Amino acid sequence: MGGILGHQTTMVSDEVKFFVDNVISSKPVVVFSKTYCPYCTKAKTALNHNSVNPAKIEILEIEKRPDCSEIQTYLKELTGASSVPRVFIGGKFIGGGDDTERLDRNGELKGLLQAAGALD
Ligand SMILES: N[C@@H](CCC(=O)N[C@@H](CS)C(=O)NCC(=O)O)C(=O)O
Repeated sequence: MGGILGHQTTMVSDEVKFFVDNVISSKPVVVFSKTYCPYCTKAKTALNHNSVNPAKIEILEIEKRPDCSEIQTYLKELTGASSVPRVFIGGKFIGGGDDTERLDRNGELKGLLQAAGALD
């Protein structure tokens, strides 16, 4: 951890870790998003193209939550980046907005969604 010469660290509480871990495993598709983020719209559009069952997807718009930055810090720990969107399919991180769009264009997204049971 930082100390006076180190970089700023946001501590992530066990509650936030538990919350995020839980959400990721709660639905076949989970998107950490911000309402105004165009990359999040890209990801949502790509998922829509593939007719994801609405009951099988959880979209969290995190910008108004008091624990927003803590969630993003933990997402960075899990995925390597704190930007939104962070898209998980079948509990596995598949990428951000550009990645999700690319997987849609090359046809891979459908298979991932199918394997995760998100289309039933
Ligand atoms: N290439 C990334 C770009 C994502 C991005 O730049 N997201 C912005 C919001 S539109 C972001 O997370 N900014 C930092 C923040 O909101 O904490 C992707 O496709 O997901």
